[in-house]
Amino acid sequence: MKRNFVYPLCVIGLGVALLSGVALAADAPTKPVRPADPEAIGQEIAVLTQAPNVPPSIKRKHSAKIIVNLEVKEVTKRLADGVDYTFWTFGGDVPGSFIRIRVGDNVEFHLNNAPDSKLPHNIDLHAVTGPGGGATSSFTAPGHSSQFSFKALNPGLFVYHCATAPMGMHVANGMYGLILVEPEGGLPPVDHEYYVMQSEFYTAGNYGVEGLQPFDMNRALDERPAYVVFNGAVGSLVGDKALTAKVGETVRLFVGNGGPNLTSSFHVIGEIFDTVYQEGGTVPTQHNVQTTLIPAGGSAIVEFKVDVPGTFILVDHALFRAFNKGALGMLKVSGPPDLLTYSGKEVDAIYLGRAAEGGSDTEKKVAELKAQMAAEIKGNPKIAGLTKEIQIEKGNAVYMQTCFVCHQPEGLGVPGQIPPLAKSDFLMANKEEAIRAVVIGRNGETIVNGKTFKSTMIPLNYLTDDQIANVVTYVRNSWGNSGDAVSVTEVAKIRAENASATPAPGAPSKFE
Ligand code: HEC
Ligand SMILES: [Cu+2]
Repeated sequence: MKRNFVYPLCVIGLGVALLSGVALAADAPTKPVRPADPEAIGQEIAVLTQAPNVPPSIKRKHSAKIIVNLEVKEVTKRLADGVDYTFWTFGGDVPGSFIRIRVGDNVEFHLNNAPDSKLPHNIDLHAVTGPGGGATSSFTAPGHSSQFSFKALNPGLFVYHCATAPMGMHVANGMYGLILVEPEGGLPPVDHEYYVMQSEFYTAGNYGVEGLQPFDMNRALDERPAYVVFNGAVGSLVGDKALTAKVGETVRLFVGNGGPNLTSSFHVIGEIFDTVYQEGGTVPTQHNVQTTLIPAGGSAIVEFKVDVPGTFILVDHALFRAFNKGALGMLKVSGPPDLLTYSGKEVDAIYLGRAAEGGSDTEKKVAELKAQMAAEIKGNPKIAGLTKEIQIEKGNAVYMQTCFVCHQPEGLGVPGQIPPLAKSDFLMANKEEAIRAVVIGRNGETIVNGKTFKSTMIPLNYLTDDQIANVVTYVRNSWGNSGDAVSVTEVAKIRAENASATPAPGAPSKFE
């Protein structure tokens, strides 16, 4: 696709010229007449979605006339906590609305520039074969609407962006998005499709400096962004905005890079891309890929099956961008663990390192003595008993803050609703189940002392391993109950087995 880019050097001047041209042309019969497309059957209005959502796949077996209505809006909103930015957008959000069509479709494109915009804008769709990818026909002043049409000759995942001068600045302010031109027969079915687009922001203030931040041209020229983000803001795919899937499902990410300057080293921590359609083309170019390069103004399609539960972190593997500039998202996978594929932490043993090899006699001696002391304490029922007493005391405090509202201060529960803990055969028979109740919650059916309870206990996994060990020790040693103590290690093991109840290893917990 060869293009002749003709960009207005004087935006306002040309805008006025174009506008008056349009006004004159309104009654002149010189408008080019476009022949009807003999292939296109029927007419549809394109469904546009905001990231991370993707419009439904196309079931049509033929091409059609598709009407796209895209509105340019200049909006001020959050770039990071406490940081605002005036974004120039396609559709009100960054990245711009996802457009999904089929190869051969005949697209009637309407670019509408909101009346309260301050600037004219246009659109260059990389899916268009024609000068400027549509830019030369879509220069649109505030409060105006441009129309042009194109036939989608090539399938693939394409970037679109504003191409109004100064072009770098329009793109740096958020003017890009993705258009998917599905091949004949479509893409293979998957369980989830998501839209993720990376880009940079060149704010005057450094990362995290609060307030409304203006664009900084010098930073942009030096390619030194303060922010590198997915989907237009720090944290837009984090916490309750994370992408989701269940164990065993397949996920397809349509990943774009708006740039304007940096190339993305796109990676999902703890996943391997089963298939990559490199550079957004239609041929699966690789299988079993760890990190795929996405050029500025380019894209990639990645597909993978999720096999184990947990939080998987999406990053630009140029890591300071991920952990210091915002290029970090999350995919939360729920479901049962697959311990063969991933065990969780199995052993946390004392490692003496150099000391063990006699590198330092003193170090070695001290380590040995400490180990002896620990063994002594464990083996001495009196000291072990004392530590249990301490646990029970501490556990009482946790119980009176967390559990007593339901299980009642004397552990008697509520008949028919909340099972008793006092003299509960269930609790005493199975220490692990008791820990599990606190870490992952309980629902379904619980039989305590021959009575069936069918209610729900919510997970209380915000409690620390220490607190859980202490409170379960407390309930197993109160109101006539008597059992052995619960250790922090036992709690940690159950938490690890239920990885979805807890951040993935290495996940920065401040994002939870
Ligand atoms: C919001 C109410 C609620 C809170 C708070 C709560 N539980 Fe429960 N708990 C329940 C319900 C309801 C069940 C029964 C669930 C079912 O029917 O499957 C239950 C079941 C249990 C069981 C297994 C049944 C039994 O009686 O032996 C244990 C053990 C338990 N909870 C311990 C705790 C501990 C320890 C805490 C505090 C850390 C706690 N619960 C906090 C409501 C609660
Ligand atoms: Cu623009």
